Amino acid sequence: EEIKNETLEYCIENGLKEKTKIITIEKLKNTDPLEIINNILIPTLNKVGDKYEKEIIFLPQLIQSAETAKIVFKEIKNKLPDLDSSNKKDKIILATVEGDIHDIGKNIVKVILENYGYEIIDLGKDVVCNKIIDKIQDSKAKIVGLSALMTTTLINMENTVKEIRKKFDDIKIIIGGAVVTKTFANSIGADFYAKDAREALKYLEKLPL
Ligand code: B1M
Repeated sequence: EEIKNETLEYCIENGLKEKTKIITIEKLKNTDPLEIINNILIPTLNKVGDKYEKEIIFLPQLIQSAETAKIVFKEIKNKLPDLDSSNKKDKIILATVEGDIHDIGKNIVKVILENYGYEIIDLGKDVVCNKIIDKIQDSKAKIVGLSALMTTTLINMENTVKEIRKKFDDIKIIIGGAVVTKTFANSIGADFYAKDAREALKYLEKLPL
């Protein structure tokens, strides 16, 4: 049986929302927000995902953990400094592809990029391809970021990239999410595979736009 020591990991895993909020606020006083995301939030969600896959826990617990993870994230967002809006960089459209409702990763990418001055147009999750096409048209954004977390939605990511390529010839497409790989990105003609938010940022900072 698991020893009940109430670390942030334990609280996220077990859906203890109030405690999660308190511990996160406390931790943020002396820990870098990105460190909390990379060293606690993501590994814990991976662990929970593994337990779900092995049927040690079930969907309601998975949902509770995800909702608790969002509380951590909300506190982190509150803590990040407001950016200087005079220094706006490029517009980036972000979306989780059709059929996929996982958006924690996309939201992390969003907050990090916003923090570095990018203007994010967040279309949300389960976003059909046409909505993305329309948004490219009316926003004149030159960068699109797509997220997919399931093997079953990779096909929608591929179709979205293909449709964008058919209609526009000057769009940079970044893709990411747990099931995405560099090989997959190359095979569908995306410009860049980002393992995490930091990699997406590194790529963007090098673009000559
Ligand atoms: Co679900 N889920 N889930 N889930 N879930 C997975 C993805 C799964 C791997 C779990 C498992 O079985 N091990 C599995 C998919 C299996 C597969 O296809 N291989 C799965 C499943 C099956 C499902 C359901 C079908 C379950 C069901 O209903 N029976 C269902 C899906 C419904 C649907 O989408 N149509 C479902 C539902 C859910 C919840 C709602 C409970 C919840 C999501 C809540 C939410 O997002 N609002 C949830 C969660 C939390 C997970 C796991 C546990 C964690 C995902 C996560 O948030 N990770 C996940 C298991 C896992 O991934 N280990 C799992 C943390 C997040 C920060 O990481 O999103 O990878 P990630 O983002 C990273 C990088 O990938 C990258 O940067 C981020 C920061 O480092 N990145 C980008 C991501 N997008 C990027 C875009 C970029 C650049 C980088 O540029 C644009």
